[in-house]
Amino acid sequence: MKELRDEIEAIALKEGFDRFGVSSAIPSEESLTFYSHWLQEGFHADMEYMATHLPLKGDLDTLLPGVRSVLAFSLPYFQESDRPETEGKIARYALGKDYHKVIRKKLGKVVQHLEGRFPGERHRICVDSAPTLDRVFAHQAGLGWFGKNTLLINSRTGSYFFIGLILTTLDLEPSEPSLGGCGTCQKCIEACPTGAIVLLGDRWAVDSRLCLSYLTIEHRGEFEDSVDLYGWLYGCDVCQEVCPFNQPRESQPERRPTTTVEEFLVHKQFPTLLELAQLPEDRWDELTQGSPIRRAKVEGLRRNARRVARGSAPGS
Ligand code: B12
Ligand code: SF4
Ligand code: SF4
Repeated sequence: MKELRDEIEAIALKEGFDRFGVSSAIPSEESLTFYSHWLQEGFHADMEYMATHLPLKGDLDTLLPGVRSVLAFSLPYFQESDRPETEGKIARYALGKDYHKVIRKKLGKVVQHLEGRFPGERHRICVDSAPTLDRVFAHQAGLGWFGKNTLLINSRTGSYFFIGLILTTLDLEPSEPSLGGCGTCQKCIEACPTGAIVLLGDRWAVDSRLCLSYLTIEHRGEFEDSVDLYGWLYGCDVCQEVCPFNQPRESQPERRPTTTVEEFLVHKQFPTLLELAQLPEDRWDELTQGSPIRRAKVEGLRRNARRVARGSAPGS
């Protein structure tokens, strides 16, 4: 087992991941109960697939029959943005190439290795879009703990990382789950511009209906007149920016490491807000090829640009 772990780790580190761990294929009961509570409150807004996925979330067998273990990997994506804030802020995860494709390709190398070593076993890569509880498995695999902003935080490196999973029929010894917590800090709750981080029972949760990340990426159609995007054109990083675990200091220089993944570092310059507000479809198509920003569709991007340009004055 130690040998296999070392082999996987060597491939993962070479591909830019900074950690990997192993979880059993069963998510904790608490996480499933919390998830259905979150749905009951309507916190998923119009993301109907979140409700449809409920029965699948607890049963990975529907995704890979015979699944025994989950390998979880974290890929850092932090980088400074050189876009002037007055032209609309873009969340850091969306500056480079689409992480779904990037991670899938990288984890493909691990799967290739496993296939060579264990003929007859099966593996499936899941990146964000599959009906898996990515953070729950990553927590169980020891990659980080749940912050009040709901992000998975690693005490050493912070929260600016993606999670990629490989489901496998291999029965591997699980890692120790991560320990850690926010203590008395409430910085993200106080800083969230829309008050989207709220208590649900005894845990903090994000009400997507209020979250700027949801509104700018997932919401379809026009905004209510009262919606203020607080300068965010696509996604939102406020609850990560203020988090102490993302602030490097002399004693903790490894916090918030800048990504070394080339595909994230090479990115297109997005035009000004005024141009984006009336972006022709062919220009949008060319601009968003291979970018996660494509998800908002051309209407969504134009809408966001119009709303950021309007500022916080309803009706103007
Ligand atoms: C839906 C979704 C969103 C929604 C809802 C966000 C949310 N907080 O739920 C919206 C569109 C708002 C969103 C925004 C963002 N997202 Co998002 N999103 C997802 C997605 C697809 C599902 C998340 C989910 O299941 N939410 C449901 C709620 C109930 O989950 P939760 O609040 O985390 O609660 C869990 C824990 O509390 C735990 N739990 C409950 N009880 C107990 C008890 C114990 C003892 C323990 C240990 C645990 C536990 O279980 C719960 C259920 O999973 C995942 C990918 C995936 N397939 O998992 C990515 C994912 C969470 N997003 C991600 C990212 C990067 C973002 C953004 C940073 C993007 C941006 N810059 O704009 C923001 C962050 C906003 C925020 N503060 O969450 C990453 C997060 C990586 C990380 N380090 O945590 C993920 C994991 C994608 C990935 N594979 O990398 N996202
Ligand atoms: S992403 Fe922005 S709007 Fe959403 S919870 Fe975090 S700070 Fe609030
Ligand atoms: S800002 Fe503070 S409360 Fe919020 S996630 Fe970070 S440590 Fe936890």
